[in-house]
Amino acid sequence: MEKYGYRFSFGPWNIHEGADSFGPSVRPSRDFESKLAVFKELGFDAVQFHDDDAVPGLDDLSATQIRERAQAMHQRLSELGLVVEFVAPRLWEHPMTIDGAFTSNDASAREYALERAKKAIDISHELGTNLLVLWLAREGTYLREAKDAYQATHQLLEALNALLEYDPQVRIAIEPKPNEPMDLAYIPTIGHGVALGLQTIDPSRMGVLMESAHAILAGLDPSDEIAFAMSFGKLLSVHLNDQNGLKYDQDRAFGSVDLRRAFNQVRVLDTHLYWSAGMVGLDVKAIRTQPAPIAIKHLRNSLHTFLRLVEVVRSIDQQAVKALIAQRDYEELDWLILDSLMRRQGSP
Ligand code: 3MF
Ligand code: MG
Repeated sequence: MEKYGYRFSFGPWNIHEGADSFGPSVRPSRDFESKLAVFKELGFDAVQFHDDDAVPGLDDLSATQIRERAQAMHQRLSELGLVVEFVAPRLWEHPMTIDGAFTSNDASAREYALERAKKAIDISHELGTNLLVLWLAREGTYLREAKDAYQATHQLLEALNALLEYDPQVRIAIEPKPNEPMDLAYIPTIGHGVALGLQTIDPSRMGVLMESAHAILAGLDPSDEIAFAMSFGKLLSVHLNDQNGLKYDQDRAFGSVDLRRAFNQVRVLDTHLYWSAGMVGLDVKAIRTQPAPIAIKHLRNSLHTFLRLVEVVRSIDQQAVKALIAQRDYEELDWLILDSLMRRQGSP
């Protein structure tokens, strides 16, 4: 499989049991070792981790125990030729974060969140990466009057500064999402994420992770969100997937809802040489109907769709595009793109 210089990653949660808000699991859990086999089988290069995927039960472990378990994980990955792209503290499941993590109204909960994020940084060291991803899942409100958004913005900034100070090497990518689980999140878009990073004590170590479905839920175009971040050198990672309109977060396979929207994400990434610095991360879920043995095809499809779209992007006659833009013949340009998307490309 020609990968055109791209490296691919996903998190173990992309292979999941199919539970949703209205029904229980429909597939048995796979143990971590068998998930690792899927990375190899499908041609992925790197693993994205929640802190407790790497070190289960870390809240009850000592710093030494955490370090040793992370080292063992790193060793296992090295044996398989896999690297780690990032670690993300899971700040949304613990009882201490019910009312928010860094923006909780309870000072002891804010303290817990900061300590937990520091542990995630310690784990990232052992796993050989300096990238920390912060999906600020519960930083927002169900009830607007319950929190002060002005103060919350400063609380987020203080937390980021504390983490940048804790480790002079760490780079932090904020993963914005406008809603779910909260009604209204404080950092809903890439613009908010970039702006917050610029206010910290070290903007050079701050950036964002753009997730397609999150941008769509915010009513924005993922390719423009990518371009905005890339134009300032702020795109540290991506979660490519797809989303059918403004409803619950779907994490559909990349390009499975809107192929042209996927094409445009690949177009921006490829044109601006994303492959030379970043990894193509996927955040996709198999639909609930899929039985366990085949509930990995969403990953295969997403990776192959990405590579096929790289071929489409690179096959487009840029001189013809320029000429059509100069003539302002945008309908012809529209056809050129549609025609390119409908042509049969060689399969990777
Ligand atoms: C939620 C998400 C998360 C984050 C992950 C890493 C389950 O909508 O997208 O995936 O990407 O926790 O930050
Ligand atoms: Mg995500």
